[in-house]
Amino acid sequence: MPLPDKLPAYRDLPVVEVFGRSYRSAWGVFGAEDELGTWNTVTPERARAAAGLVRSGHRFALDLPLDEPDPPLFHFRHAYRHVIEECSAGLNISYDDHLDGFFPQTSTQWDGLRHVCTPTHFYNGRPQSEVLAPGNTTIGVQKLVEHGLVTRGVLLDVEQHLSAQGKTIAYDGAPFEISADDLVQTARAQGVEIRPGDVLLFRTGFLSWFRSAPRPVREALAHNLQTPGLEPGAATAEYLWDLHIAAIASDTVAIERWPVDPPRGFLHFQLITFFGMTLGEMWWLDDLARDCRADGRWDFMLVSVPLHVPGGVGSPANAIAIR
Ligand code: UVW
Repeated sequence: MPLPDKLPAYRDLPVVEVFGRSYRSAWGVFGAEDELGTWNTVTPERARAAAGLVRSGHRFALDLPLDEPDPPLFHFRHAYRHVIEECSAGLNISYDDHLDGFFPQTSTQWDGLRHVCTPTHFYNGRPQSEVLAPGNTTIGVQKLVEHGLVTRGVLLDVEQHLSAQGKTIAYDGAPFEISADDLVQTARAQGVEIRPGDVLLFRTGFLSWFRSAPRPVREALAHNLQTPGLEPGAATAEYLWDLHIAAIASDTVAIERWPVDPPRGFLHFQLITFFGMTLGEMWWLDDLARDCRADGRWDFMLVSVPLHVPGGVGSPANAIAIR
């Protein structure tokens, strides 16, 4: 399905209700059979243009080591056990390994389009009964792999911008909310433009705080998860949709503030289920931010290769920024 010439504005998307809250639906915008959502905005031209952003050749791995965060931050996602086994035969002395109890969404990850649904439907109106049927792979992460996640990335260092204004992001305690206006102002201060087809990354400093916090602090947070993230609601949704970005990613746990504040809605519904936008969570952005700060250039080529799991719900990001 070729990208429509002009994507509708947020205000022109139909309103839908879930659990008494209103959301805007982009179902059908990329075609009735679409399984890629906003990744459709990455055209061959945009992928090629992203390669033109490479100048210094500096590369930045955006994934944490796979055994972090330590401890894992949701009680239903566990740390794997790394097992190394000898598989020698005759002259062949060799070892293999496997990850026992591996949860693809425990560490730096993409929430794919199977991650969140309404009580009845996933993205683009796919009934739960269809998507969850044994052997069904609709809207799985394999679709992202087949599409090829190569595009322009833009980093907004929200923590740097707010701290320059004397504001401090709280990493535990009451969840700190980042508004659409914070993103707009950060982009303006950095002098960077966000374009259709980009992956928008925003840095809060949460992961660097978490990684250097003493173990009892990390354990307490894992038991009572309260983390910074985007403000829920229509203003955030409108801003993100109208950018026509391919995806959003950050160094927070859930992109949006956690825990969710139910009366104000669940941004995951809006972004994943109704826009078809994958969410990158727990991305390691500090090294990249340092390099961007050094030369004042905040865009780069971004490449991510999720695990090729048919029907996968989420995946390690396996992401790299090349500058
Ligand atoms: C949940 O929605 C529970 O997790 P995530 O932060 O991965 O989206």
